[in-house]
Amino acid sequence: MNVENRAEDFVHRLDAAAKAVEDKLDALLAPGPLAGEIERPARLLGAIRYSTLGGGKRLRPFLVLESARLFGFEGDGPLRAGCALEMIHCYSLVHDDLPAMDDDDLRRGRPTTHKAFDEATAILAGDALLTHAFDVLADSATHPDATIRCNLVLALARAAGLGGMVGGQALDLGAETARGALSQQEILTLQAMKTGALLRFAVDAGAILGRADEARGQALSRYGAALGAAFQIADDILDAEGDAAALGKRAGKDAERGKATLVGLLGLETAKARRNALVDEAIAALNATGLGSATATLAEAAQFVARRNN
Ligand code: GRG
Repeated sequence: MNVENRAEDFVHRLDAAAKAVEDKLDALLAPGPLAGEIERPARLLGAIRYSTLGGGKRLRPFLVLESARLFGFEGDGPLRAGCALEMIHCYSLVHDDLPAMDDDDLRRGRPTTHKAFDEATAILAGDALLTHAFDVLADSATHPDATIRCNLVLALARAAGLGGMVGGQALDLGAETARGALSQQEILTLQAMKTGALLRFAVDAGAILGRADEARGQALSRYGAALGAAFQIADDILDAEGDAAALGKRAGKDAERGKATLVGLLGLETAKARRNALVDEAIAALNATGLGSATATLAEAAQFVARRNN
């Protein structure tokens, strides 16, 4: 396949995954209560569905599907794991947009959840999505082997919680009010936690589901970490350069709020060079899996992350 065909094939696969994720999320967030639940309140469910359905690139679930596929594991299990991860991602966006955090009015080209509903409902929608993600992973429909399900739950808890995304968000908020600027290492740590941890979990989940051997699992994890770092720099570059219409959210916020970013610290050109080097690093990690051309879609995903415009 030439470069153009590869990019086209990637977009086709991402679209197909996004459609499957949309349908599965729709089913997982249906009004009917599950065994053990009492009822699903209509307004809360409305806010959850508003913040979860009908938008987003679905990159994280796509990475779960593609990495599980590397190990011959396809179907409902990876789709459910991808949806669980997307629920965590959507909850983080809803909470991040709240007045107490980034205070944003626009997300995915629409009013943020607290604007479309109200703050308390947005907080609860995020809480319910966070909890429901673990329900989805723990359900035997995700994998028949309870040890695999337990490993998924543990890995997601570590990626999303205190020492992962939530911790990264806390460091980010702290940096806004800190007296001195953050060092490059501090920014890298913050970004690896806030954004990188969920992206890395995406490929770790595929390896867990597909029972990858340790060396391949570790190589894939290195790919996920490099991809996550490239993703965050690309996000910072988009914020500095991007246009709000394409982004579906306001641009230029980082500089305004004094956010700790590599673009702010190193300048745009150095940040772009670093982003490109991270894409190379991600692809080198894929090559280290020894899985050859089977990893071509994941290599394309790394390129996509760097060249995206939203
Ligand atoms: C509130 C606990 C808590 C955490 C928030 C993820 C996050 C942490 C905040 C979001 C702020 C932000 C814009 C971070 C940069 C990276 C990022 C997560 C961008 C949005 O992800 P995309 O581009 O979004 O994958 P879509 O809409 O395509 O799903």
